[in-house]
Amino acid sequence: MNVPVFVVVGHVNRGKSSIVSTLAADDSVRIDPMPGTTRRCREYPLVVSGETLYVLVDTPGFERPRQMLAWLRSHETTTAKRRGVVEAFVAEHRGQKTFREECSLLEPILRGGAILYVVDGSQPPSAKEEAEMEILRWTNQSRIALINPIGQSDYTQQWRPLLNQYFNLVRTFDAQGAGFSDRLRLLRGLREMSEANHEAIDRAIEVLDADRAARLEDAAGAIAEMIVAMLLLVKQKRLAVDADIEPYKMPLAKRYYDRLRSEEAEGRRRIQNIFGHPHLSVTQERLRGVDEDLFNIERWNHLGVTKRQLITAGAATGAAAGGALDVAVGGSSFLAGLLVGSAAGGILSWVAANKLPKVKVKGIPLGGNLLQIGPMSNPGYPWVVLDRSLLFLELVTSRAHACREKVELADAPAGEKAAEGRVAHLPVADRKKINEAFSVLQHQPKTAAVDRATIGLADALSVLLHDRYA
Ligand SMILES: Nc1nc2c(ncn2[C@@H]2O[C@H](COP(=O)(O)OP(=O)(O)OP(=O)(O)O)[C@@H](O)[C@H]2O)c(=O)[nH]1
Ligand SMILES: [Mg+2]
Repeated sequence: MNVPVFVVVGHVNRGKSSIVSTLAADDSVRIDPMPGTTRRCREYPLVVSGETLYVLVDTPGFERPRQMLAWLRSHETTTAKRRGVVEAFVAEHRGQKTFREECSLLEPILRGGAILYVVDGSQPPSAKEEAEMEILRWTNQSRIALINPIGQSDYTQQWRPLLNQYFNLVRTFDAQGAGFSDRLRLLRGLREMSEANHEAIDRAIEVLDADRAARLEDAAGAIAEMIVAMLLLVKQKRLAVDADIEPYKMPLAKRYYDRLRSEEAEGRRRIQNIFGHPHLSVTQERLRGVDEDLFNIERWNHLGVTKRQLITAGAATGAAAGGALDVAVGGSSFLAGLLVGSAAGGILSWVAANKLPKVKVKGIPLGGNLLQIGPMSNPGYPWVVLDRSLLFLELVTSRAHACREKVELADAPAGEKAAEGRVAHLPVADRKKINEAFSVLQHQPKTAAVDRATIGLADALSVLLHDRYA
């Protein structure tokens, strides 16, 4: 099977390299606001599990399309021989400075690459671009036009009829906003455009789908392992019987909460690597630490719920007190599920559930004291971590490789509408399975039960991620 080659061409600074970066899932492609960034052709293969699915060729932009077209016209004999004239042009000007960019971008096309012509939908068509399109038509290669909206203005309506005259297919494709499904949709379009590539593109779509599913499964495993490590974490310090305990408490608590944060950071690095975004820079408000209110909802709105809802949920659980676990977990608010495992329903249980671990002191039988903090007893904590993980994963999985800006996963500032949480919208059955695993991990932290709960959690997350993001 031939590997399809797509040559990305267009005017300077129209987002050609951005499209290459997104379609090849490669953030090493140079993208820059300065025109003329790409000086020579470069191939970017998309390789999945050792198999090259297709190759993108990044090219410099046209520099002198009108002069080139004038040359072509002055050498034209018959319409059928137009491609030969383009070949003659490249043969004559290769290595010369004047038409360096034109020769460079036409060579991979004349070798058989399909054309992806990129225009900026936020700028009106120009005479130069009409000349470019005419040149591309002369090559007689299969070709598709991509309208990439760079700025705010929208000239799509002017572009479409014009592009339709020159290209087999016209699509809008936002190089920086395109997610996985947009990439697949474009691939299907490319399949229609070029019969020679049907089989290879079908194969590429199949491999990409399977690869996506495998990555989501890996991510589910990474999130499960991270949450388990956080829930089971314990920090201890042994002190001689006459040692003053107080100066050791805060440093131990700090080590504990720092470690929780670094577990989360490590989990995120794993997710970034799984989805091929190692350089993505995301900031988010840090997880709460000792003596901080985990659910200070005025600031901590990632769960997408208000304090009023929390209290109502607590009261609802109180009303159902004595009822089965299912009643609480199956309730319309996930927070009912949050409260499962705490002593009683009602506001009091909610307040009790609010507490984060503090350092406790135990006597050691042979003398001395043991300071200990952890494991994480707060039933809401794993939900908070899961919610943050889902938001993070969503960001990473939907990120186009052309988008290099830093992102902030911000909490809603006080008084503003709550940022949408994710766990609040999970199907009840999923929430229940996850809750069961959390509950085992927090109440029966014995090896066999932990192993089973970790697997159960990874499985539940895997189904959930597949349903939402595959
Ligand atoms: N907002 C937005 N900006 C974009 C998009 N695509 C490209 N850009 C920006 O446009 C500028 C040029 O993008 P490149 O991908 O380098 O364009 P190019 O056509 O390869 O440019 P040359 O190599 O110089 O011809 C960069 O600053 C990009 O960040 C897009 O879809 N949305
Ligand atoms: Mg470029």
